[in-house]
Amino acid sequence: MAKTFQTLGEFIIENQGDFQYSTGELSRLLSSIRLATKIVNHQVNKAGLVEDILGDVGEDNVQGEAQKKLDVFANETFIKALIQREVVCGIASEENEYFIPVTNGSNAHLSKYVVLIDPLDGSSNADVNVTVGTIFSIYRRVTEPGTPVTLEDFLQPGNKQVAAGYVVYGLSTMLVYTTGKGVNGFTLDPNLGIFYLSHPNMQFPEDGKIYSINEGNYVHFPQGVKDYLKYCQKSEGDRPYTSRYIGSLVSDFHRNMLKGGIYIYPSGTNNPHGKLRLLYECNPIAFIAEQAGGFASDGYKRIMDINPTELHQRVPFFCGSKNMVKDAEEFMAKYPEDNKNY
Ligand code: AHM
Ligand code: MG
Repeated sequence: MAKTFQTLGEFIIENQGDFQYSTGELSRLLSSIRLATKIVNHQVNKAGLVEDILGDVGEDNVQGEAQKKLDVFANETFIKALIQREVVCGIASEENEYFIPVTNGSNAHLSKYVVLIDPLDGSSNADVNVTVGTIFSIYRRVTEPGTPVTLEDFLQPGNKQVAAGYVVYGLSTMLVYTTGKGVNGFTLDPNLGIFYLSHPNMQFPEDGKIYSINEGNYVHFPQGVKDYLKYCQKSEGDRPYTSRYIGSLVSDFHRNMLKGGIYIYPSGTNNPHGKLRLLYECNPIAFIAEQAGGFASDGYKRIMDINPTELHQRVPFFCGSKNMVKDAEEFMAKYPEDNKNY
């Protein structure tokens, strides 16, 4: 039962008992993410005021994209908070080519958790004062605590996630997360610097009327996606659906979870594997979607059952209201050969 003015800190502690034999390690980890979020939020809120936080730093990240200064700041902030508080044994970030092992002096850290993070998603929106986000995913390491963390600890399917969440830096800043027991959303009171439980037990409507996709890429889409879009646009029953696309996954997903809708970033002739990263974007968002009663697919199968082969792997992403994703999958199933191409 949600209490009035329940803070995120209280909520984390009170729900620690969901995990048998809990030592409080996950709670400390979530608290470190909460702290880093507040620091990043403070900086995001000054975008436009402070000269040197907008624009490019002049370097490309591992994806070959221009790194924004806010990206770099957010990346450093999350990594520092996690390392200094000694709550993880390794971190992988969308902004870093390799994972970062966390050591305690010269020894491998005893913590059993690894974090994968997209520190500032949709950052090209920051220059124009449009919502950006942070996405994180937490796994238990598969190798022995106390030994050096390995790539294997990070390359786990989404169905092994212990927790996942996102932060949306919008009109207000919200942190939404799951530990596999439903989804809860917390809104930051900017004056007090405290997250309060504002959206307990979030639920994805089973059906929706919003579709979110970058239609500028239409000519490149697989035929199944083109057909599904025509279906969304057809005047029949509760259609046509409404098109809404911010170009910031966290915001598009957040809106669709509240109102009912589907987000699609498919493969395309210009993007053979789609754009979004399985480990930093798709898996955590998929975990939240499923925990709220929605679904996430690559067009053919469940996102969270994909066995990752690389840290920065990309996959097509169809995520949202369960019935909408199922409808989209039916259109995709008519062209099984497209499945082989990505
Ligand atoms: P980023 O991690 O480099 O910011 O890219 C991910 C973002 C998503 O937030 C968003 O949904 C998508 O890229 C938009 O891509 P596009 O501009 O191709 O529509
Ligand atoms: Mg991203």
